[in-house]
Amino acid sequence: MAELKPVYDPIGQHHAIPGGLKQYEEMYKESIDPSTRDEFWRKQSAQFIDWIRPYDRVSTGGFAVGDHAWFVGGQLNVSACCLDRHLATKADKTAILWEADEPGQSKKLSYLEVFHGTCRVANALKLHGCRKGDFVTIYMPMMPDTAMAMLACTRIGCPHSVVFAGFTATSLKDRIVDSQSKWVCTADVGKRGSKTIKLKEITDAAVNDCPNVERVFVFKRTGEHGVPYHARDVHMDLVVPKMRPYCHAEAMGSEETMFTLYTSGSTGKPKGVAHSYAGYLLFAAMTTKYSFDLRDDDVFACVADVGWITGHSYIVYGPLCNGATTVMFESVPTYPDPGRYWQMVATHKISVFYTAPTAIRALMAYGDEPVKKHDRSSLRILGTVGEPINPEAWRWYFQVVGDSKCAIADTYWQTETGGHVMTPLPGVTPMKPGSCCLPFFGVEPKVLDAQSGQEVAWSKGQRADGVLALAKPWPSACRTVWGDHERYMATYLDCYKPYYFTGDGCTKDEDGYYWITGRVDDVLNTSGHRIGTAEVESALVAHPAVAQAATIGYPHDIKGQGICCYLELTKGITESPELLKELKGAVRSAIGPFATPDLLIPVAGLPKTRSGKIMRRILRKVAAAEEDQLGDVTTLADPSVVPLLIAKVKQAQ
Ligand code: 6R9
Repeated sequence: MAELKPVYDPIGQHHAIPGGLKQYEEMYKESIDPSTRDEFWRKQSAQFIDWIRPYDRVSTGGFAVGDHAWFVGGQLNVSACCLDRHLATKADKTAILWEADEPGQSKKLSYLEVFHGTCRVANALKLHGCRKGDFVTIYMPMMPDTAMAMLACTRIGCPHSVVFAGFTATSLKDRIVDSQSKWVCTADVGKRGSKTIKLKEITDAAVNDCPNVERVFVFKRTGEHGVPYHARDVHMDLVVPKMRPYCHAEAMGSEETMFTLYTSGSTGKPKGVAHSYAGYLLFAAMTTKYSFDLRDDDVFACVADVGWITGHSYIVYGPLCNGATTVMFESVPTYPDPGRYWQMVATHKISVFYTAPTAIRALMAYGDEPVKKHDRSSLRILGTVGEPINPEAWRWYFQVVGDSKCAIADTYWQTETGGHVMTPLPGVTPMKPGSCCLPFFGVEPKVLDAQSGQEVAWSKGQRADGVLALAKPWPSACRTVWGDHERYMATYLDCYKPYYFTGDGCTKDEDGYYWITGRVDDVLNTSGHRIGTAEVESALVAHPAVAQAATIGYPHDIKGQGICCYLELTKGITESPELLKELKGAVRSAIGPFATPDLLIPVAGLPKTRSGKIMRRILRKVAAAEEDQLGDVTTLADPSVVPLLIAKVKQAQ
């Protein structure tokens, strides 16, 4: 573990929490104490939400059966909270600052322009028959229209399901079918690092297998890709300008579904994690404000993709609900060169910059020069998210990127949590490199013993190791798995009753700081992407050459975790470089390029227990070159597979 001595924050006072750690502790207590919590959340919601109808109860229900609900009886409209309410004072302020793939092609849209654009898109959706309550799948690149499509959905009360534009046609189809979307938004193409991704073509391939889809709304990114249009397609570049720039904002119940986002778990197909309007919006907005000490003149750049939860909460809803200027970055950190982020920081005077450890590690490999040649004096806060950040990368981010003058916000959270559940607060929480520090308001972490489920005893000066659970619902705790509440209960709430189980390992250190040690389930985290081992394995065994596959994560310098697949080939098939290439391709085309295995290792036999269960623990240790720590192998049906395995892995690495 890294150093335990806190690094004190160099940026000075937090605007909203000027009383520092003492004030945080008071506010935190207020947010969870049963006698004060309702009042705490009442005050917070009044700051961020314009209620159309006031709520009757702050919160009801709980994790016992997953009926937790917030601001019950209230009505609001998310797009109105993000746009309309700023028009009186901020109509001309830049809402979305778009940094296109090619440097120098940025575009600014004011709050009034985003409001008008959102209303027009909403009216176009309605014109073609889309109605309140209908699901809309959004498969779009990083362009302002994508944010406006999301906001348009919330305006007319349609839950959206954004599918990351790196997914394949099959993955897109599965998600359209699962959410029963009749409406799909896409673009002609996407641009990333000078490459063109033919989104309309991929969407067509997906939608051809989805008879329920009535319309595909096609936004124009470049217009250069002349794909054939079908009767079901709507040319948004022709229709949108004809629409009225005002659209009624539907009054939506606090607890109605605002969106689903598909995420990988340890088993089965990705789940549609469902969030509801009021709780989600409040928490996204509050965390944006407090975790980044957001100020009115900030230029806020979260360089994630809107296809992931980070983009939902910290590109679109959190910043816009706060009336901030949010940057949408279309490109990749190394295009046209590894100074791209910092050149963008200099050009737009970005003050809050939020990225993932994998990007930091990849850029570190190019040295300090690409950073130092750009002016970064506008930076105040540097955020990270997606996986544990190793202290070395933390220090480089802090010292080189931030010139030791910026606060680092290591924000720990998940698709399911909607917003940050643990994070230091800039100017408030002394930072420790590699620790996500302390819980956010309303969040009660518990370190549990994985076997017994009992809380691990902790007191100051002691350490507690275990798995991380969260005791009570916070406003944006996900509400269900779309269409499968049983699966929701089984995945999150039945494991360590009556708590929510995160799936992560955790240490609480001597000072009460939390350190996330990574997933304890069969979920991989590679370059910040969550991938279920079962998804990779099912893509592999779908190939006739593969009899069985076992996938595990292993330590990888840049990606955090690399994907390693052990394969038992079908009898009569011999391994060859061509076959392995083909199998990699099979995973790429089943899930997406980001899921491409790093290592494919054909083995004579997988280590199995007598009951036939694959012992992944052994596979993990071997891939991590920790074969001296294999532990007990006597329960294996055939222990002789182990030395063969070790020899094979050494050869592959
Ligand atoms: C927001 C997001 C969630 C998983 C989570 C954990 C890992 C995210 C982290 C972190 C350590 C951090 N994770 N942030 N681990 N420190 N600051 O990434 O959502 O894609 O659902 O992934 O990512 O393992 O359980 P999601």
